[in-house]
Amino acid sequence: MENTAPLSKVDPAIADIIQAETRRQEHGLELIASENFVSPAVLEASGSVLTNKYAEGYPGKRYYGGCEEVDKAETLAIDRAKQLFGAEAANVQPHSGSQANMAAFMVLMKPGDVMLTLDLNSGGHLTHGSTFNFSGKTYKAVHYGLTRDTETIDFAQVEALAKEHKPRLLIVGASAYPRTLDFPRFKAIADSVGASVLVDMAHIAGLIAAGVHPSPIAHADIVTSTTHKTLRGPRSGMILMKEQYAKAINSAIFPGIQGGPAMHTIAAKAVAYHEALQPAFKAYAQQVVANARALAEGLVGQGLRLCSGGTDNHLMLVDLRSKKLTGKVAEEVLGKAGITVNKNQIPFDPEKPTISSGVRIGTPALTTRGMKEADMASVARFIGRALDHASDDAALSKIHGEVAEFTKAFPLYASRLQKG
Ligand code: DSN
Repeated sequence: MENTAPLSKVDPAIADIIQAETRRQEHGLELIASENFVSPAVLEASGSVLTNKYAEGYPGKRYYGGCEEVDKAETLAIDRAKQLFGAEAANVQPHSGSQANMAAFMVLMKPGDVMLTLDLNSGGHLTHGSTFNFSGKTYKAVHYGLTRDTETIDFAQVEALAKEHKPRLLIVGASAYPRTLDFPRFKAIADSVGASVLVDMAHIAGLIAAGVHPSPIAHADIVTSTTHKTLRGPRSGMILMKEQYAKAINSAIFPGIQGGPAMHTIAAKAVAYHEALQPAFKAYAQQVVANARALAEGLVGQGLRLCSGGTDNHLMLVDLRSKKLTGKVAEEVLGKAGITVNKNQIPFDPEKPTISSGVRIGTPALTTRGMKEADMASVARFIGRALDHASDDAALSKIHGEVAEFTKAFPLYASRLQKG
């Protein structure tokens, strides 16, 4: 018998949490650089009955019957991903960026091989060889970093480490790097020592799709990504590659790492790729970058220093030492004002990661809400005021009220909110 009871009746506890989170997203300023707000269409596909379907294998070659409809969804997702990024082949099954990277490593390296990657403390990613992660436990990671004067990638060091360690793989990609990545330069260094190149474009995938950041496709053997950051899709991963790697990558993902693919998420990825192929997405990505520049200017006007002096992309790293605050405290203070950011180490940070001297701030989510440069000036003022009243809870609560009022001009999921 069909069960039509709504979530609020079946499980009021979870329904209430979803309502509260919807309110938090609706009435706050979301500045976490890796977050975004998906469209209702992506949400609908994500929450569809495709979640019920087992489809181990790939379109046309499944281990289960009844896959004719999900085959079409996955084929659309693959074709759109290839078209969006100009890639020869795509695998849209990784459940996350971590699993996409794991598959790429399995194809490009053997356990114990050397990978050369950006240090986590310099803006790199956990899965790029951190000792706490499978990547650092399975492979030997050597890290490059930033120059002290420019706080940008130290290519002389990349070159020297490549010559010294002869890595099997050079990884290009970051989770907290505000500048354009010079893919041809990395590729030339990799070629000089016979290394393969993996670009993890997770943070900047949407900018690349829109042509707002140079594309890594011609300069990488394999490109991995998440789909939920600037690309504005569901929480998931993907792999783009030259055709020569497709068979090995497909086997590495299934049966190598994963079992059944999440077909509802794959359908939602197809929707997100479709949205990113539209002209409006190019305008969106351009606005993300314009907003980041405007916010950066505004924050400098609030007496804050930006690492590397600014931003070329969707994010900036703010050095909080002029305000005598740590990243940990600033994250909490801004939270009280309805502004969500994450603490982040700055280059050569004297503080440990759990404290840190900075915050990472990004514009993808607020840009999705329709905010423009003038709104970023307001956001910078909210941030500056909050940081200047770090120990004044009444002032922070007042700012929180003003933030909530400010967000009303940029409705997000208002129709999903229950009255009251
Ligand atoms: N956790 C993501 C970020 O915030 O950048 C990277 O995986």
